[in-house]
Amino acid sequence: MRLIKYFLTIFTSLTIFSNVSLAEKWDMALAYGAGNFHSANATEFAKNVTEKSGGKLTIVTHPGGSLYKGGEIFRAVRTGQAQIGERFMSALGKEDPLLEVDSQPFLATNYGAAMRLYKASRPEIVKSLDSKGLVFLYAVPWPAQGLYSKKEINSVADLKGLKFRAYNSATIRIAELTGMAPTKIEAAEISQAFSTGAVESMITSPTTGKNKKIWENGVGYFYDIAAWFPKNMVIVNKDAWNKLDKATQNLVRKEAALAERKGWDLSKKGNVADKKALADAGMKVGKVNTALKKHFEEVGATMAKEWAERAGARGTGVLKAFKGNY
Ligand code: PCA
Repeated sequence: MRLIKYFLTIFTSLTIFSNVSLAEKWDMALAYGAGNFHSANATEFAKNVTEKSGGKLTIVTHPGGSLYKGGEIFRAVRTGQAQIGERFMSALGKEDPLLEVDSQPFLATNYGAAMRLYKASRPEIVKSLDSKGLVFLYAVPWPAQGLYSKKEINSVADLKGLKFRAYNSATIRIAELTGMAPTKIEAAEISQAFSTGAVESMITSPTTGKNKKIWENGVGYFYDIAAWFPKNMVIVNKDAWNKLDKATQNLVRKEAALAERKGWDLSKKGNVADKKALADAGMKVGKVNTALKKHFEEVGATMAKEWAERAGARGTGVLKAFKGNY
């Protein structure tokens, strides 16, 4: 009897042990709504990994900030509260100024340049995330960033004093150098901020404006500045990563590369379709005039210097690699 009990205990613990080591479950924190192309793409990635891993890894997605809000996701993944998550890279400049490189105005103004900048900056970014206990999987850009406003903008004077929704340090700096009054607000709070009058302008993609039905909040103008393509990245907690066997790690890498390719394609499509959606909804979609364009270029030049100082030798290295790729 004792012997049977003994073997039963060993057998049970072995089963439990092998279950723990063989079947992992990851919660994936996503800040943007389920209908957003980043979230849809991440959901497909999670589904593919789950289906192909033969029960070894299940990834459960939590879109719309339902597990952690945008501003909390980096820390949540870093501390292992969520095993995997997606975060807007350039909001993390305090972690590493290199994460802000894709939000420097006029550095990369089309998808080709954005991809080259991504490739030039990725090795350093991967290294720095690794030193924080994070595994970088993939990154996908938002469509080109443009200026939204409740009122028509024909000059820099029209921008002065406008209450401006910012999403990172770069957009805060643009507002400061333009004389606008910035407030940092996550995407989830945009509609409320405009409808209550807390803000009256912002710079973001046609996609975010469309997803928020921004025209319903009194925003009638979209100016296509197309000055940068900021990215979201998907990161994994390193301890969670190390629990996977090699084959599963390879599968996750393979599906991540695929999701990255699909994500860039979806972004390119949205860059055209979502601008059209804004116009179809009755918004005035156009370009800024020459004087305004010049103003934003000057702001960009000032910011480039400031960023170079912050980013130091690593930043110079990335810019060199980027320019060398031309
Ligand atoms: N949408 C996100 C980030 C960049 C974008 O296009 C936002 O507005 O917060």
